[in-house]
Amino acid sequence: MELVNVYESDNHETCSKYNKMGLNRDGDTYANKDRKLSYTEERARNQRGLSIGNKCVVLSTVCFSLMCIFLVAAIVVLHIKLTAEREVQATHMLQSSSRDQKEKDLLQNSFSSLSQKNLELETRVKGLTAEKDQLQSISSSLSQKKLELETKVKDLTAEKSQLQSIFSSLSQKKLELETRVKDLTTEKDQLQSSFSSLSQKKLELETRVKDLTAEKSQLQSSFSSLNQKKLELETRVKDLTTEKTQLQSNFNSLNQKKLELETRVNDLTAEKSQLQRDFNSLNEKKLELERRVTSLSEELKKEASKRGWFFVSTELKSWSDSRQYCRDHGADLIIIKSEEKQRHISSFISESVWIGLSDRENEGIMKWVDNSKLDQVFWATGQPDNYQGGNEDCIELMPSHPILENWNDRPCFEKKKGICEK
Ligand SMILES: [Ca+2]
Ligand SMILES: [Ca+2]
Repeated sequence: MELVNVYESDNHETCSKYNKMGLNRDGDTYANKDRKLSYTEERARNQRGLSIGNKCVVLSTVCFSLMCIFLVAAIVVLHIKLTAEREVQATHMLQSSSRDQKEKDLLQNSFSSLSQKNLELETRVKGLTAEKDQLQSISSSLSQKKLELETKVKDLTAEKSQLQSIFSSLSQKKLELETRVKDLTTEKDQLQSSFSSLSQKKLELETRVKDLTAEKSQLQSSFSSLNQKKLELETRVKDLTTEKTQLQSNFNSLNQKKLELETRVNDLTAEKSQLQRDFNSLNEKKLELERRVTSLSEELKKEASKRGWFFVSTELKSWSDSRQYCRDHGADLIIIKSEEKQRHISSFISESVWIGLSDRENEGIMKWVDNSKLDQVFWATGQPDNYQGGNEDCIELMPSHPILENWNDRPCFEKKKGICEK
């Protein structure tokens, strides 16, 4: 019993040691390897560790089997020894049967128990043998799998190398693409700035187009109006051409008439010379008559001075204010009741003046300022006409008219000089 336990414990310890050694070796292997190994390599190494573990299991099974054989041999030896002892004891028992009968029974029991254990161990050995065969088949399958995995590891290693090269090429391409992206970003910025400047130019051009469109519309309207004017002018030119033709014919006829008139002018010039000579002689007579008139006027003035004193106011006033002016100077507006006085006054008056005659009190009934009636009149032609809406009530003397026909009725508010008589 103790030996069996010892072998079993030794066997387990040995297996666990081998397993630990395999795991530790795996661990050391993992520790010593570069951490950058791929997952596939790690997996292959794990598989290698497992195959070593399987070898250890097989080895431990063989050892266990050998121990079982040693155990069986020991049991046989023990059995022989016990048999011998029993024979000795039987001898002794024969010698002292009563005393050894108990020991015989005890040994018999031990033998029975050992036989029982022997049977159990044999059964155990058979089970372990079957288990060993099973483990051997498992080991074979595992070896097969190991070969397959090694092949796969090789394939994966080759694939890894290929992937590594692809990764390198992709990294290179990535760098190239990054450079390309930078270039494209720079190009994009340049295009963005170009786009902004082009947009600005587009807006300016649109504004310019609007201005030009407005200008074009204005020019079109101007062109239309000018075209209209041109048509009008063309019509006018046609009319003027027609008129010119008409005038040309008129000019020709007038030129003819001019020649005739020149002939007539020559005749008239001769006649005019004759008339000029007659005029000169008449002018001589006129001057002589004027001298005569002047001498007579002087005589009349002297005569008038003998009869009264006249003077003309210095300011332009209404009829009433002119009369007041005369009164302020001790006189009144003049009263004319004779042809001689009319002639005398008209001879030294150079502009229209108020005289002392009006119909202010009763329309149509003329009275002098001394309330005397009007007997002798020197009205201008068509006067008095009470013109201006029937408001002409005061009388003026107009030296520009004939001497004996120079009275006129005018509105009294008109401002004129007045001729006063003292
Ligand atoms: Ca009147
Ligand atoms: Ca009048």
